[in-house]
Amino acid sequence: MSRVQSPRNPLEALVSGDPGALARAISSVERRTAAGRETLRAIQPHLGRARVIGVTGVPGAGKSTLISRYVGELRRANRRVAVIAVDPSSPLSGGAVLGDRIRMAEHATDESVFVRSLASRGHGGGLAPTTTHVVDLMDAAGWDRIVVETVGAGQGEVDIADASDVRVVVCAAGLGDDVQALKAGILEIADVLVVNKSDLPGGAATVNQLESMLALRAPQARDVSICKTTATTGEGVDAFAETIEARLAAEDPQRMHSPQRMRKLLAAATGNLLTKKLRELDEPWLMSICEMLQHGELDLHGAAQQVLHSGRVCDE
Ligand SMILES: Nc1nc2c(ncn2[C@@H]2O[C@H](COP(=O)(O)OP(=O)(O)OP(=O)(O)O)[C@@H](O)[C@H]2O)c(=O)[nH]1
Ligand SMILES: [Mg+2]
Repeated sequence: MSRVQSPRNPLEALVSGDPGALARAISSVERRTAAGRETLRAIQPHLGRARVIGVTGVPGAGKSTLISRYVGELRRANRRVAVIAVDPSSPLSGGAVLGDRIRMAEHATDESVFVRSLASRGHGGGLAPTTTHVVDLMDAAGWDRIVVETVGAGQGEVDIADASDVRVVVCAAGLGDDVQALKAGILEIADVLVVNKSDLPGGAATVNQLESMLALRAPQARDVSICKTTATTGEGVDAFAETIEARLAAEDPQRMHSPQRMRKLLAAATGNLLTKKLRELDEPWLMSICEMLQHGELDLHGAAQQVLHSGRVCDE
């Protein structure tokens, strides 16, 4: 996408793909300003092109290193790539934002790569509260692959499952007993399991362990792909990228996007408790509100009000 010389207004600059306009829009959304909220309303008709790849896994598994390599693969395929690192610091890797910047440094001069760190502090989940909004801004600005890195921890895993088109769980070779820990929840959300650091001893054994664990699941369980990578050298990352593209291609975009929009609406309207209740409501009615949202006839707040005051939520 070419850069616009003199955009007339910030929204125009944003949807024309100007990285500076995107950075400013993200900041105003993070600060929860009225302008930020207005931007989120105005971009609704521009949403739906981007695909979101959620990458989670224990601290130090090599998520950022893998993502940096993966970004290289996506760039070779001419994709515009945005990366969101949520709270990218961990006691194990001493990670921190600086470390992630260094790992992404090879893309620093590439205008088609946009990297942003978000803090999740003060919030129970692994995802920062504004993450889905930031994803929307990147989508509207024409970044067509958005990679979200989180440290898999409790509630955050559920968040990322909701916000992503493909869910990747990274673990390190030679997990040993940690494989058992993976059982608790993470396999339920993974589309792609990555055994990284396969240059270290135990790579093949870890893959075997994961494969037999997957084989024990019920026949109707989610189909999970396993990839083996060495992120530091890039080995296996091309196959990993292909696996994700195949997953994305297998999804029906229409089927994907409406439920995603609905989930956002539900979350904004009600918080976790009421969200559970709303899921039992009739879908056509919710979909009609989602459509108004999509066409910019309602903003998220207005749509949430409509849901809450419909009499359908508190009628039991
Ligand atoms: N031997 C080996 N080391 C790796 C590999 N991938 C990553 N590392 C190293 O593992 C450490 C952690 O890598 P990161 O990419 O920061 O891991 P992360 O999962 O993003 O860590 P947090 O964001 O802090 O949770 C770094 O020192 C990397 O160089 C690999 O394939 N093999
Ligand atoms: Mg990281």
